[in-house]
Amino acid sequence: MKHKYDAPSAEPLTLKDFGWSAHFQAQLGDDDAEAMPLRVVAVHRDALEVAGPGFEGRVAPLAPDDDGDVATVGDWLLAEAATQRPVRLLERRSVFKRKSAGTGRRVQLIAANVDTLILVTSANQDFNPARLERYLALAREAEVAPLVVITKADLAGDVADYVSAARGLMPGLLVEALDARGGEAGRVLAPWLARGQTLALLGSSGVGKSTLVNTLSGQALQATLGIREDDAKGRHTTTGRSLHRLTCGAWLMDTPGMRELQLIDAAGGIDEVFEDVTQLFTACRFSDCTHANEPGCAVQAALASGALDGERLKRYQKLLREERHNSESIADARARSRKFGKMAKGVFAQKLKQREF
Ligand SMILES: Nc1nc2c(ncn2[C@@H]2O[C@H](COP(=O)(O)OP(=O)(O)OP(=O)(O)O)[C@@H](O)[C@H]2O)c(=O)[nH]1
Ligand SMILES: [Mg+2]
Ligand SMILES: [Zn+2]
Repeated sequence: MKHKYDAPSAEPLTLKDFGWSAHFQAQLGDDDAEAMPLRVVAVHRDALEVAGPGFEGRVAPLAPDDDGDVATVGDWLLAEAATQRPVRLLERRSVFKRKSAGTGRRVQLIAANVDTLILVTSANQDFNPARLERYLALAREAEVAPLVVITKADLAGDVADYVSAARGLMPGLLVEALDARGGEAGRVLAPWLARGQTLALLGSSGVGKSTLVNTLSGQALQATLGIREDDAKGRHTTTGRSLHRLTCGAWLMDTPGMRELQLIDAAGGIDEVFEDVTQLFTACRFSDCTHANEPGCAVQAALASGALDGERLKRYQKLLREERHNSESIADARARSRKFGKMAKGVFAQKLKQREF
């Protein structure tokens, strides 16, 4: 049988081609000898779209595990070989999550088992240091290497300014500028697109994520649509997440443009992104320095000398405050739902008793 992901007349794909590694292999026990590993390439309301050596198609979703976790795009599942019925979700190598948009106190999984997070922004009004820093913290919290791709370089006269502004957002950050519609995108991104690698595209609507998928795959896989002229905002063309195999053998995930990225449990990631700031703290005279007006404060000294940008410091403090608030409210909600779960169990037990007597 021929599969979508097999190149014509090429060898059939192996697990490694789908992104399998020792991390997943180590989770297989003796009972799993017959099991079939499958990768989730899209999540639908009532089915998971999966692919692996020898099978691709839709399977029933897995029931949520004890933590309420469900499969997300990029996940690895073990399925019964004969029926392809998923039986177990494998522990992830990396996962991106955020607080659900709106007022809900829920966690939303964005993607799993990603090697490189491509933060896509455009050389226009979309470019926003505070937003990029959030995405970077998301990547570093998941221990995933980030890459900033600035699209629409062809439309901007001052693209070098965007590149240098982006480079300042995290020590050692890699940044590329390109025309997402053009053939050079493949050449520029080639170092990240090795066989079996998984990359996810995240960014606002209209920055060219789907355009990149199409350019890099050489096919019109994803719909794209022009942006609003007045404010450069996109029209939320892509509505679901999906993982695509490129002919070079890398996997590229397209995602819907994000309106908002509220971080949770990401304090470590934030500190890594702002390492230039947090490093200063160790040089303050007092270990409990608030960096406001104490003598011997290294932060105040760096601000005075111009070594530290006041705006970056403010963004760091704001992001940390916000992350703390989100994480606490999610933790509260979890505790409440556990308490409710216990109470419901208690009531249930009571009812059983009443019936018995
Ligand atoms: N000139 C130019 N146009 C681009 C570039 N990248 C994307 N576009 C155009 O920008 C528009 C939006 O691109 P999409 O690929 O649909 O954007 P998206 O990020 O997928 O947007 P959502 O699916 O809404 O999140 C389309 O008209 C693209 O042709 C680029 O590098 N240069
Ligand atoms: Mg899109
Ligand atoms: Zn200080």
